[in-house]
Amino acid sequence: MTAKRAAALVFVAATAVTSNAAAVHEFAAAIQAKYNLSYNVPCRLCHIQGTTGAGSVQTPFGISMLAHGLTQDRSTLNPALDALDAQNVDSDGDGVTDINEIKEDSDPNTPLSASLSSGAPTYGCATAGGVCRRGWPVVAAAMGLLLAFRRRRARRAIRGRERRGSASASTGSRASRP
Ligand SMILES: [Ca+2]
Repeated sequence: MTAKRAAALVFVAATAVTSNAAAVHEFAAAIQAKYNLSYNVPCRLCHIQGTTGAGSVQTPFGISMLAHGLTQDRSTLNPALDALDAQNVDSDGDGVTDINEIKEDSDPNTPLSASLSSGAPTYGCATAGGVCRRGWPVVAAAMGLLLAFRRRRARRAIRGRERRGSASASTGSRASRP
């Protein structure tokens, strides 16, 4: 892999993560607008630990949304929400439907009393607050890979110079033998 190709890979990964995060913010804002909510819908409503990215829609509510037709296509959001509402889906089994919990600023992912807008998630191991993490761990990992690749290339270049140096030295010593 050339340095140019590695840099292109990092750029593509970062672009994908950024566009995914933008899409997620659009979904969260759409939910807020649909129910005229006074709070910002956090990414952790659907994304495990509030970290967006492929395969991160794993909360009970997120899984219910996927089961009712939600995809990355924005046009599937309202039909999925309407389906949950019509079927009185209660993802955490606490007796209050998901949609009513969202309307009441209650987390539909836990039967415990937790605010969706400000409460810490009671699942997963980290809090995301009301901010999407935008998959920065992925970008950081990609940057780390690029740096590791550059270091490896630099080490190879040094080893190559050393080999060439020792080869010419041994050729020189052979040539000097009688
Ligand atoms: Ca519930």
